[in-house]
Amino acid sequence: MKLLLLLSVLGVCWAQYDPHYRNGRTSIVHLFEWRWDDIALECERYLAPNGYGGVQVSPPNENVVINSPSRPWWERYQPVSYKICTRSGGEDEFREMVKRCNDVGVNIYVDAVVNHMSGSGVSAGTSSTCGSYFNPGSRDFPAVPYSAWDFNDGKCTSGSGGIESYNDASQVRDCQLSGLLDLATGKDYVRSTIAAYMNNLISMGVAGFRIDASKHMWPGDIKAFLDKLNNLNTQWFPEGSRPFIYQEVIDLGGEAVQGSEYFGNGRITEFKYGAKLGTVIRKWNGEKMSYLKNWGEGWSFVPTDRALVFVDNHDNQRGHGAGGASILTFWDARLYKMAVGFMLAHPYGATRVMSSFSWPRYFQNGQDVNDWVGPPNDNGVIKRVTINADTTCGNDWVCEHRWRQIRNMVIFRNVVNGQDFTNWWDNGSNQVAFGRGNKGFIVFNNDDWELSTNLQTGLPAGTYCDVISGDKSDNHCTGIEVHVGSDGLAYFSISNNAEDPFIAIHVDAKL
Ligand code: AAO
Repeated sequence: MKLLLLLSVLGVCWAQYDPHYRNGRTSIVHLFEWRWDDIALECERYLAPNGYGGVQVSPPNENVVINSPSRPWWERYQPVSYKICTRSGGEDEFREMVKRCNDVGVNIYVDAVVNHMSGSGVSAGTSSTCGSYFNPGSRDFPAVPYSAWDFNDGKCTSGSGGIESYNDASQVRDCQLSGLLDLATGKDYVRSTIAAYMNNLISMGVAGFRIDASKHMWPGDIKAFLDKLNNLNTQWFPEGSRPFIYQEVIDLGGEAVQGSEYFGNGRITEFKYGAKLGTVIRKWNGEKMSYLKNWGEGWSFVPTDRALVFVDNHDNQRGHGAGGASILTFWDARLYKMAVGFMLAHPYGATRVMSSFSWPRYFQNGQDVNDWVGPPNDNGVIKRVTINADTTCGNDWVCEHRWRQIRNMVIFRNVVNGQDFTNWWDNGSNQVAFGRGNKGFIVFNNDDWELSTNLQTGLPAGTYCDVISGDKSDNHCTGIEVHVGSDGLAYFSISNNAEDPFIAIHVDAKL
């Protein structure tokens, strides 16, 4: 009774750290640039049946239409108004998506771009996704409305008006991030306008927000507009639920702004996670998987209940943002699956899976000259996500979240939820294994030789299906079988040439 009371009190005050997952689910998938009607279908036909907890959607508010280059993905990070009106769909489609996803227990999290409006150099006019007029030169966004008073031009102290040094916290917050008009989030009018936009989305049923470019706002300013937010819609969420908040703060160390400054508002994106995991799995800089024994806070990451983690995101999978060359993506599929598998098996952080579109990647002098290329489209209209007979996606949608290895590890994470990190084993090199209490166990071989050993799994005796090489289907395994003895020991053999050199078993895939 006392424990319950304590938990409910903590639940109420910590609610912005809680993704509010339903049905024991534990992961978010970022359906980058998907149309709202396709997301609604995906919630019903795939995400709910396979245990995904929520979707991060691309920014839903009206943005600049950029024609040179032709409709880059990043035009959506240049707001024109807070009308729900983008290439992904209009307000009706958005509402319908939120309802249909909520009805099958899948949450929607919105990417909220509220630090800035369009680029300062964009021409005045109506080249916007809903046709609203705007004039960046005179700071006029009548469809919101915002005018010159609502921007930080007077507050920025750099000579150019842009961020010149990341060692100066005031510049980072008060000056323009790559020429984007910086909103005066210190002003109550701006705070109230942002909150009204977010409250509109909350009323439709969204469960939370990624706050874009949070590093470029003062933590107190973010708190001020978050404090104006309503509780989640009680049609789908318990009374008193606060919106889940994760702030995009890139803190790899060595800059003036630190992620910890934002803990009061919600979680933060832990960018060290993907940068380090990529380095380890690639075996760069002498890193080995055996060093992952104390992964998490032991690697000087933020506390687990403040972290939103991911192997790659929409920026660093194409060289934007931060993390550098070590970041693993679908382009390095074999290593990528291991990294995502490790992330989903490990208890640290709230996990987000990336789901991408493919683009004609082309490197010149180490830079991808096509890093701007937008989603698959016909004359600018985003193409539908078609589904192939083998359940993969067509039309250049990569759908990593449908790869068997990744989908099954999302299920693994649900099955082992709440279990301790147990039975760590390593060979001092790149063969490692660990369990999650008596619910699941995973073994990796990232060495250049075979793994062949008996390991303590902590699992009940029986025959388990490896969920990486196959599935459990009609009480047999379509892939590798693992036999756990009454002492919890099992024999594992993983060739270094295996298509996927790792094995994962859990109690829901036991024969
Ligand atoms: C576009 C054009 C620009 C043009 C602008 C305005 O590309 O040329 O000036 O329009 O007309 C996205 C695109 C941008 C695009 C923008 C608007 O990525 O290319 O600009 O839409 O259309 C910083 C921010 C971080 C931001 C990231 C991209 O801190 O918030 O840059 N991410 C979000 C979104 C992103 C979006 C925006 C914000 C804007 O996810 O998609 O931009 O809404 C350092 C800093 C980081 C900083 C990076 C990059 O990182 O620490 O805070 O991220 O620099 O500037 C090592 C260091 C690492 C360092 C990194 C790079 O890894 O350890 O700390 O090197 O130097």
